[in-house]
Amino acid sequence: MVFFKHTLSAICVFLLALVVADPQSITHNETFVPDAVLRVSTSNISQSCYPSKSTVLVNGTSPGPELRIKEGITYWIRVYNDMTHQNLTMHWHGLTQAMAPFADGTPQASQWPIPPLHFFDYEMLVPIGMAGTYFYHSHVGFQAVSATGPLIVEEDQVPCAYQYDEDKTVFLQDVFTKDDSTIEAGLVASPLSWSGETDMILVNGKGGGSANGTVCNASLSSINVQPGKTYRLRFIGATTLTFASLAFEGHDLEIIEADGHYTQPHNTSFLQLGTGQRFSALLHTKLNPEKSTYYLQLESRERPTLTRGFAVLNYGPKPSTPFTPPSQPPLTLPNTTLGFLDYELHPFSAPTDGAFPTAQEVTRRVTLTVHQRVSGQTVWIQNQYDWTDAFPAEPYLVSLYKNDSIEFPSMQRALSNNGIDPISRAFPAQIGEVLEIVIQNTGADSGGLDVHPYHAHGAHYWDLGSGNGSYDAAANEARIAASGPPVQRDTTMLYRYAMKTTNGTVMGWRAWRLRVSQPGVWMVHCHILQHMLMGMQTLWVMGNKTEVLGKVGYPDVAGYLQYGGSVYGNASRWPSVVHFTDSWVDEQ
Ligand SMILES: *[C@@H]1O[C@H](CO)[C@@H](O)[C@H](O)[C@H]1NC(C)=O
Ligand SMILES: *[C@@H]1O[C@H](CO)[C@@H](O)[C@H](O)[C@H]1NC(C)=O
Ligand SMILES: *[C@@H]1O[C@H](CO)[C@@H](O)[C@H](O)[C@H]1NC(C)=O
Ligand SMILES: *[C@@H]1O[C@H](CO)[C@@H](O)[C@H](O)[C@H]1NC(C)=O
Ligand SMILES: *[C@@H]1O[C@H](CO)[C@@H](O)[C@H](O)[C@H]1NC(C)=O
Ligand SMILES: *[C@@H]1O[C@H](CO)[C@@H](O)[C@H](O)[C@H]1NC(C)=O
Ligand SMILES: *[C@@H]1O[C@H](CO)[C@@H](O)[C@H](O)[C@H]1NC(C)=O
Ligand SMILES: *[C@@H]1O[C@H](CO)[C@@H](O)[C@H](O)[C@H]1NC(C)=O
Ligand SMILES: *[C@@H]1O[C@H](CO)[C@@H](O)[C@H](O)[C@H]1NC(C)=O
Ligand SMILES: *[C@@H]1O[C@H](CO)[C@@H](O)[C@H](O)[C@H]1NC(C)=O
Ligand SMILES: *[C@@H]1O[C@H](CO)[C@@H](O)[C@H](O)[C@H]1NC(C)=O
Ligand SMILES: *[C@@H]1O[C@H](CO)[C@@H](O)[C@H](O)[C@H]1NC(C)=O
Ligand SMILES: [Cu+2]
Repeated sequence: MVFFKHTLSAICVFLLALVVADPQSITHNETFVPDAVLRVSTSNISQSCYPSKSTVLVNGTSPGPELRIKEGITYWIRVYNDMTHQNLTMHWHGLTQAMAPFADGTPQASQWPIPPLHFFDYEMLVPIGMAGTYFYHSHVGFQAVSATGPLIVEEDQVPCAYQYDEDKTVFLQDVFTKDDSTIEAGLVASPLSWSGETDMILVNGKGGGSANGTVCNASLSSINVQPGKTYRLRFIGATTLTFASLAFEGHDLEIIEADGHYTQPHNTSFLQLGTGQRFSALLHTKLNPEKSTYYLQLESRERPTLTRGFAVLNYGPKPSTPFTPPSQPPLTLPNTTLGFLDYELHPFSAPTDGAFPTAQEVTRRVTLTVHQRVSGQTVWIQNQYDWTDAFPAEPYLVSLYKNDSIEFPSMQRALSNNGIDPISRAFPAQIGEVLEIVIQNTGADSGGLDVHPYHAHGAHYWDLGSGNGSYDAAANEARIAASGPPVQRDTTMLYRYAMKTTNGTVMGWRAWRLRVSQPGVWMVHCHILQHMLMGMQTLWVMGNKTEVLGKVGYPDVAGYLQYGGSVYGNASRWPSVVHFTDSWVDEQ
């Protein structure tokens, strides 16, 4: 669904802000009209070649409807949990959400989940300059495998950096034969019972091809184009596991955006898209196509079996019968994955002075040493700690407000423990610090290595690149100086540089740099859902107690502090919520 508000609303927000200095709870009764509504339910459906099973859907489909919003304007999106036996949240993947602390959709960090048969009004305001390609997904259990959909942020006043005739979304998802509850139970079982490999890669909800050599002859999505035009294709990596390599027959791509930031144009014959990543690329269609259909071929990388899917770039009329996969794959996609686009993508506009912090400005480096531990239950740990759905007992931000089960993270304790406070299990950071976060791959207990798309909530990071071994700050700075400024991202890959090494051997890093400016409680985690459920998540508390909790006084947030509290509406009660962006706009 597309919905637009007039620029006037932005002005209204500003005027209102002058009046409402101290936001109070506002009841969203029948006079309140949300900007969009999403209804989440379960249904037995069949995807691709696979038998029907219980699946979490948004507005009855997977992916759910596309949302289009504009930067610089406050939106309220009402999310109904129509399920009778499952909790729900909605996360707005890539949006920073710094101005609406309870609206990030993380059940372990920012909010209690929406109870069955309740709804929650999510507030969002995308800062000017962050128009781009995003998506939404549940952050509960394995629901995001299907409970997800595109979220496109458009420019309000400034023109788009690039010109094109039309934009189209290419939304990638995985299908598994097992249902969500079986997968979840298996991942926390001792010993581990794996989810199985991806049975098919879907494009816009459809897909066929082959999985581990078994043919799946299901109908394909069609991307309909006309000759001699320029299309902006918005690729969204909403897979749960698949690190996809993909290319079109006979057409190159010109990358123009990565994770919500315009880049200088970069031509490529193929793309790699990890879980959680997004790219926009211009596709220039042929003036005189030799045939009416060309395949888009997608393959999983860095997994023990190969899953191959297809979609169709269609110049012709809408076919009378659906397109099906080719009998032979038309393309040979590159097998290597290492360092894709690192040091090659640059911001569309050179960063303004001071925006990209220099190496000299870095005040602290935190290394996240990731490791797979097998001792009964198989878990992924970072600096010796895992973070599974079983921890913490209540959302972290709620605990900080209530000052009950979790102590505010201590910087002093963290500084002597590799950046993590062992008591509160958080990574604290101070406003004004310039952090380097280095994610360091190591051999598992078994010696195995894996690939991880690391995703950050709360802010986008300057992506400093990746390499084998361990991070060498001076060498990397020289490389950046020679190649030009990096882009800001919210999800980038930690690679593996061998299939196997020995237990604990340090092999492969990724580095980010950030000037800490927005107080809040933010997750940083691997975006592979299986790995998340196996503990591969961290929590960061940016800012001190006053900065994190002081924005709104305690009485106003009381409704957020209990499961099913007054901020959650249901059939007999309207929700009472704080309008956070009013005070946020006021402060700017
Ligand atoms: C989702 O469905 C509801 C009704 O069930 C509808 O009101 C709403 O507009 C739909 N949302 C979108 C984004 O299309
Ligand atoms: C509905 O909410 C508005 C705004 O909070 C308020 O002004 C109005 O009185 C409420 N209406 C009812 C019927 O409660
Ligand atoms: C969905 O399928 C399960 C078995 O897989 C079955 O128990 C259940 O009744 C089905 N639900 C509906 C609404 O058909
Ligand atoms: C929903 O969340 C609440 C609060 O965390 C928890 O007590 C409850 O067990 C959850 N329900 C389900 C079905 O997971
Ligand atoms: C893939 O296929 C091979 C050969 O048929 C089989 O041995 C293997 O178990 C399959 N792997 C998976 C994960 O299904
Ligand atoms: C990318 O390819 C297009 C043709 O498809 C060409 O016009 C353009 O100049 C190329 N851009 C760069 C940066 O090489
Ligand atoms: C591609 O790389 C994988 C390791 O990630 C390896 O197992 C496989 O044999 C390679 N395939 C080819 C065709 O080189
Ligand atoms: C897939 O099925 C269609 C009919 O639905 C058939 O025409 C086509 O030959 C099949 N393709 C393969 C690779 O089996
Ligand atoms: C929070 O709790 C600790 C002890 O658990 C207490 O020392 C401290 O004063 C409390 N802070 C506030 C603001 O209530
Ligand atoms: C791997 O190394 C860690 C740290 O030295 C050690 O605690 C663990 O027992 C080792 N695992 C195995 C399987 O040897
Ligand atoms: C990474 O470094 C290790 C140790 O030096 C080496 O064994 C491995 O081959 C390297 N991998 C790549 C892809 O260069
Ligand atoms: C938090 O930092 C601000 C500004 O840096 C300072 O004014 C305030 O006293 C600090 N609060 C606490 C609890 O340390
Ligand atoms: Cu991972």
